[in-house]
Amino acid sequence: MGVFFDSLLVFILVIILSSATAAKVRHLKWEVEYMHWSPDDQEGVVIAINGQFPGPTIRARAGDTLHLHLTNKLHTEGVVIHWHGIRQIGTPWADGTASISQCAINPGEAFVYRFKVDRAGTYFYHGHYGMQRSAGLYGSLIVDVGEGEKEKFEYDGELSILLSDWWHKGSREQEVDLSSKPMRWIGEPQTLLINGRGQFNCSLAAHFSNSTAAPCKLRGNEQYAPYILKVHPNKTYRLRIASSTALASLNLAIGNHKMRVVEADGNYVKPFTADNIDVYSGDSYSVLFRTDQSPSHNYWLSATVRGREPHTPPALAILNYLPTSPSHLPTSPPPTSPRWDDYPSSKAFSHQILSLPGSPAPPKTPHRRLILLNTQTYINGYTKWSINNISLTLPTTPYLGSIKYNITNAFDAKSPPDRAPPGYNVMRPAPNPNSTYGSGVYVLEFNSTVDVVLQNANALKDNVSEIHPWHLHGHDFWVVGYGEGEFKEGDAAGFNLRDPPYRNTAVIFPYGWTAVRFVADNPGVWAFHCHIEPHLHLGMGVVFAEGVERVRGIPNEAIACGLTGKMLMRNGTR
Ligand SMILES: [Cu+2]
Repeated sequence: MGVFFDSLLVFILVIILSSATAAKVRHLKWEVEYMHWSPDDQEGVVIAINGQFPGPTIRARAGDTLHLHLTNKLHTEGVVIHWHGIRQIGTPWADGTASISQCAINPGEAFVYRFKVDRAGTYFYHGHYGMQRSAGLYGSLIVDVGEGEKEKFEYDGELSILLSDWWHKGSREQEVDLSSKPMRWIGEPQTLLINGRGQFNCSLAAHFSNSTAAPCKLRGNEQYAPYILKVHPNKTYRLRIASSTALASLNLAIGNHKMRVVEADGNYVKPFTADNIDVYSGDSYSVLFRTDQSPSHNYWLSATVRGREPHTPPALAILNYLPTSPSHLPTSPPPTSPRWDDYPSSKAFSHQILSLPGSPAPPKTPHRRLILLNTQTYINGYTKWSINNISLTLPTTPYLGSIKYNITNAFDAKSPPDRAPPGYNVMRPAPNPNSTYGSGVYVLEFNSTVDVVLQNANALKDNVSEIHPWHLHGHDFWVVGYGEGEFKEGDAAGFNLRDPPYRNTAVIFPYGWTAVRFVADNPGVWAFHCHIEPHLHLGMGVVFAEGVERVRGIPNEAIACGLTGKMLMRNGTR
């Protein structure tokens, strides 16, 4: 009797607690499939989810668990999906990185991603296998604050945009071009997309520009008709922005409206006002803006290319003041953006991003400092990107499985070097630009504090150094410093340990360095890489492993390939 009542009590208590937090398991069923679509005014092929491009927006509350059953209907290639910005605490096998956290899901097979979205914020998801991001495999992932909790800023309404870039050449042909000898560079995208929509052969704002593009004749129901952001006058809106571009760095502005930046990569930042903001691939932001302009007009939202000489026209969306008709095109020209090579303004923007007081602060000293030299190199005549002279090649067995189960020969046993040999001149092309392939991992001591200095350098050509936005899986890091030229140990004395932004993506500027600090406290194997898809494809990344012995519950399906697949067969578990 007593036992019965005790368990009844526990049962009731569990019910009360779970309804108080109201965390839900959200079940989603996805089919990933190629589909004919016109992201701009030319038809191409996109990777769609449940017949949608971009994929469906996931909306959840902090603390919810997503249970996502994904079937690969691509027929001729594998697929994985990465949940960008979700740290996968306790579920490293759900991170969606082929060869790192799991085996690519074979054609016709299914996989269940089950993970907790533990923190409110603006995120997105995208393919992390081959060049599937370039093929359009992405969508928004928005996590609201938990029930009864409040954001640290107020707004009346919310809007959301996902930025991307689009090529008329298919992603698989692009992959072949990049892997050819000599490499055939993919070139600049034909079109920039806002929520999957852009215009290539016509211009929405033709009458404002001196370009030869014809004005678009749109009915509004075309797949490439501009995205309409509907607003009411005299309200404050939260605009969520994320960039899943394969290549382009972007600058975003809303004509006649100022923006107040309040969130970056799922973390609060010290609010500041900007006329335009830079958005690198892998970044996400929330900005607030006030609809304080004349309500009888509409306004442009534009995204332009940053950091590469643009051959791609701006992407335009329409800020539609209700009850004005959305077909009533803005009467003012699209907002002006800084010149593509105006790096001082890009740096000023990045330096302005600081954490909101009360945010987690970094440990004062690191246990280890890696200095990762980013170089463009050759291997047997193939063009590659290398880190400390090693171009990352992913193994056939996912690291998470091979490390957890101590399988030897699954990848290079030797770890890559913590720093490049001294004496490298980052301002000049390398005298010997040859490097080697490698699949070794950096093994980080569990719970240790790690600094990574990302050192940019001159590329293969004279006077060329590019922007690289680096993204870390499984963690956020503090962006503790930026500098010009070569990083010197003494530069660490100038790191910002007071209010550095806490993020998952940080940019390195041409010929500069960026320093990040994080705590290796999430058992798993994590990619850290340039978020420019062709750069990653050419080897621009590293792999961190930490506390893998603590990882529990890797589903067999995550590692049923390569040497771990053989292990499972031997054990009779598959
Ligand atoms: Cu890059």
